[in-house]
Amino acid sequence: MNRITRILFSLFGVLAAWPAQAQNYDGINDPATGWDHLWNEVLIDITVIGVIFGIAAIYMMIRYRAKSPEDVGSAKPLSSARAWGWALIPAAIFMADDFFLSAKGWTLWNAYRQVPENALEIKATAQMYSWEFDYGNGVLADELLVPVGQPVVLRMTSMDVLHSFFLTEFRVKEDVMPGRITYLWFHPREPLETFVTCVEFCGTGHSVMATAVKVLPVDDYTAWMTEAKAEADAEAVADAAGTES
Ligand SMILES: [Cu+2]
Repeated sequence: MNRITRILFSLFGVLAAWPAQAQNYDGINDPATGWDHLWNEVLIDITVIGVIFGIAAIYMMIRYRAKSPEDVGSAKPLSSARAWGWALIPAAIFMADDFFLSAKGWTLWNAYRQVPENALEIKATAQMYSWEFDYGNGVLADELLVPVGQPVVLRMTSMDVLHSFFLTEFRVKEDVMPGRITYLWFHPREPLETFVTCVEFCGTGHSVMATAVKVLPVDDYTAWMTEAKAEADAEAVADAAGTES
């Protein structure tokens, strides 16, 4: 093994050992930080590979350039074993790195597809150009409010065209389609205000679908929910009275 091959192997060895796994927080197997690791790893790997190939290309361009129009190449032809070796060994090294990254991606994907058992379930409906969140107890909201510390699963569908729910803060994204129910989950661990945006071009108002997402301390969430529920109940009573008369 020559020096360059040894350096390459140890470099990829270090990168491969860098964890890109779902992290366990309060017993929840959350892939969010793993996605960040994997993304950084991809960036580093393609930079390393790009620099190696760039340096090799520049070196050969200068070292083997024609010095006069009459120059004739003087390199000895490679034996076919060496030619195959030069083609396949570097390709195998870089492919091995690709497979490592894919395997880590699949591991994270598996965690992402497994909804934690205690998740708070909310239905999300997309339409041109807004989101509606149905808490299943009569409470409907046009912003997504959730309590700190509990995983949230969204069961999503669309009233009209294709949309896509992208919650960058929690590294989750999923298409939303009429006639189908798709899902995603995330684990809010501290109070924050962020937003969800639609990332499937759905019409002229696509860009106004950005909607607030608020992670509230549990007490604030309970207070909001109690009030929203009381309002929803009062409305239901008023509706029923209206229908009867
Ligand atoms: Cu949309």
